[in-house]
Amino acid sequence: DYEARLAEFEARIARGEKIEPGDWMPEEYRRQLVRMISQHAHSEVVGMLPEGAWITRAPSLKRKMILIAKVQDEAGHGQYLYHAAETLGVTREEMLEALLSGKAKYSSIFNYPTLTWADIGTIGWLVDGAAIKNQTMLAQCSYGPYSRAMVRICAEETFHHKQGKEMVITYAKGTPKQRAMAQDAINRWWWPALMMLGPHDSDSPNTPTLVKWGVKTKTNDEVRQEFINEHAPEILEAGLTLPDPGLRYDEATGNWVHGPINWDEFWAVVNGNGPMNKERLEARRRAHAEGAWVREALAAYAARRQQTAVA
Ligand code: FAQ
Repeated sequence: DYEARLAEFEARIARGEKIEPGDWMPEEYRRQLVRMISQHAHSEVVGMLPEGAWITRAPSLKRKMILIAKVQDEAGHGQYLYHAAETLGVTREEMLEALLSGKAKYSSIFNYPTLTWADIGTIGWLVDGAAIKNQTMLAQCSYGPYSRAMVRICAEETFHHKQGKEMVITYAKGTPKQRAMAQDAINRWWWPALMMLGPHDSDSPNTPTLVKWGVKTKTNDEVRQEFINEHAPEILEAGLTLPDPGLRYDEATGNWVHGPINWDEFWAVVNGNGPMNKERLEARRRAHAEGAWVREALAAYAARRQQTAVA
């Protein structure tokens, strides 16, 4: 019966076993994973847009090649994650329909504009930096396909993080104009990077369930603290400042304490009213419409091959 199955499911998680696609799982576990993995996949795909906008304007061949590789990696991460979600019984068409109709969420961070080239380095350093902290945690998650996807994705994002950090530090030590450009980018991306790790634990309705079933092994605030503890001292060491007058190192706990986060801004962005929400969705809808002929051609090709196989 249900109670016995649930007890066995929870015992498996407690033993550190992975739950695999054909295994029994509570409906709520399945629903939570579909929600999270599909939102994550959408984030990777929409996340190509802010950086993709700068490929034609990269300042050198080396930086252009790095950026092309990074954006291509993000497309791959999206594919990986849609596949992981499909193992839970949801179809790619359903997920895409939810994204394109505006029903599905994707990360708040990709609704901010990339105004200068330094934003590209800053996304690598801060946004990939935050994503890695969150995803290293998710690599431990109880659902096998998601945890394995995270291992591969984190390896690639570590490269994204390094190139971003190298770029921003280079500009921070460059001409006054380069330093000002790097500082301006850090000023604009710091708070959105903190917000992207999710609301405070007290306002995070999904965390208790996800922690109970080993999907999340840390809370939003714990991951945010790890992110700040690594990045705040490194940014200061590069000779840049952070736009938080309340930021200070606390000797007693060994943590960097931050000032209040503007959660009104966060919820406005999550609810579709951020600076770039409309542009991002329009770009995805346009890409989907323009790709219709490819999907039709693939379907026709598959049907033809099936016919020849039968004949
Ligand atoms: N944006 O109860 P919680 C990347 C929603 S990948 C929008 O705390 P949860 C790679 C949340 O969905 C970045 N919505 O939720 C890259 C929920 O609403 P719902 C994406 C957000 O799930 C780098 C409600 O608020 N990563 O960056 C956000 O326990 C560079 C209540 O929140 C992932 O998706 C947000 N930031 O914790 C690509 C990782 N935060 O669904 C290109 C997987 C919360 O109940 C360039 N996801 N909400 O209607 C997770 O780890 C979790 O879902 C959290 C949120 C931690 C994001």
